[in-house]
Amino acid sequence: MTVTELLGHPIAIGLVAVLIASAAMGLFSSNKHFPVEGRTVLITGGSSGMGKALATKLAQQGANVCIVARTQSKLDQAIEHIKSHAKSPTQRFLAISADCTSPDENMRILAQTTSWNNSQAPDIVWANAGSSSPGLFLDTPLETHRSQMDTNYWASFYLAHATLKLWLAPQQKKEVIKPRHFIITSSSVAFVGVAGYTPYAPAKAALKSLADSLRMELNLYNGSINSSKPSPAAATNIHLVCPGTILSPGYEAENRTKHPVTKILESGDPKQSEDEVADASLRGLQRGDYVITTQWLGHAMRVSALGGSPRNGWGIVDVLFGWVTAVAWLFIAPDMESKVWNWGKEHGCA
Ligand SMILES: NC(=O)c1ccc[n+]([C@@H]2O[C@H](COP(=O)([O-])OP(=O)(O)OC[C@H]3O[C@@H](n4cnc5c(N)ncnc54)[C@H](OP(=O)(O)O)[C@@H]3O)[C@@H](O)[C@H]2O)c1
Ligand SMILES: *[C@@H]1O[C@H](CO)[C@@H](O)[C@H](O)[C@H]1NC(C)=O
Ligand SMILES: *[C@@H]1O[C@H](CO)[C@@H](O)[C@H](O)[C@H]1NC(C)=O
Ligand SMILES: *[C@@H]1O[C@H](CO)[C@@H](O)[C@H](O)[C@H]1NC(C)=O
Ligand SMILES: CC(=O)N[C@H]1CO[C@H](CO)[C@@H](O)[C@@H]1O
Repeated sequence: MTVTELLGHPIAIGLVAVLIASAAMGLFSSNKHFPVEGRTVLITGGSSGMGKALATKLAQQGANVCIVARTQSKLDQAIEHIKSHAKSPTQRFLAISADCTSPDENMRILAQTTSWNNSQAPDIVWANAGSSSPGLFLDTPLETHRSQMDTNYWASFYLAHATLKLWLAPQQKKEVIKPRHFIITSSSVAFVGVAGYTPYAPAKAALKSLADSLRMELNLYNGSINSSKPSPAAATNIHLVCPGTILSPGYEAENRTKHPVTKILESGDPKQSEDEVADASLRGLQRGDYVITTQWLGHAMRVSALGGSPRNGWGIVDVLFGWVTAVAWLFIAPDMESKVWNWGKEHGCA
């Protein structure tokens, strides 16, 4: 039995509830939570995979878009593709080559985007760059463990720091600016530990912890907005997007070094195209969700690991669905453990 099959039975009821609730929310939601038309979006990792799909969809919806990645040739190709999907000829597009693992480079990216945007900070910033080098804990060189943390945790952390420093500075001039959004791409491995992901999963889990703490801290700045005290120009939101498997160039690359036991553990997981993940992420933002998962297994993993994280929507669906997954986990966890045990029994540890 695969994880998918096991999870399928006990959570069927919860799943139906979630589908009904999502449909109901979809019926009533206009896009008041995430309007992008005429606004400026900065997205790292925008030259490939999910980031490129997102940038393209944001262009279709009328946003000005700036993408960031290291490789110039990929940036050139991507920006042409993104441009060709613009809604109107007045939209503007920019590509910046930078290594997001450097704090100074994150400050430069933001300064460059702001000056390009007529000295106004971009309203939506998406820390999406990341890459996975899966492998067993002991087989993976220490440098790789460390560089995975740089790419997947520190790159997003530095961008959050540079962006919030800019956004949350007290402003003299009080203009009405729509709420700003800082978005981080994490992963569903932030919710459940999986053998073979020790280089990558801790960085993605750390991003969830960062977002949880930051989200609460932002209440201080949001609370100051309509007070007579110094305050930033606009309310600030934070979101954590946690996709599962995306059939992207990044996935093809990680598949080449992934341990066979990790492949067995993942074999039943749903796989999504870059476009499906981008659409699901944008729908979550439009609903005003905080932690956003992109398919049913991700939804189940999210509610099984809520801890103190804010619940989405009215909260009650997350709580009920969470109870169902708590029971399902009695079966799923031993199943996953035994798959790893059996691999060792069959192949030894060499
Ligand atoms: N693929 C999956 O199955 C999966 C699942 C869950 C979560 N995610 C996460 O989703 C995000 C997107 O993944 P993806 O697979 O769609 O993308 P991808 O095809 O692997 O593309 C990664 C993008 O990030 C850029 N990038 C990587 N390292 C960078 C650095 N140090 N500085 C600046 N840019 C950098 C790459 O360009 P350059 O190489 O030119 O810099 C590229 O534009 C990542 O955060 C990933 O961890 C992926
Ligand atoms: C501040 O007050 C204005 C006008 O009453 C309101 O529209 C806006 O939502 C308030 N902003 C915040 C962050 O409370
Ligand atoms: C910040 O304030 C806005 C407006 O009141 C609110 O919609 C938003 O949820 C707040 N963000 C956070 C992270 O609390
Ligand atoms: C991943 O690797 C396996 C072999 O281990 C192969 O069968 C599969 O097609 C690969 N998938 C992708 C998307 O590259
Ligand atoms: C010149 C330019 O692109 N200005 C944009 C800068 O960003 C703000 C907020 O996103 C937009 O309203 C401006 O149109």
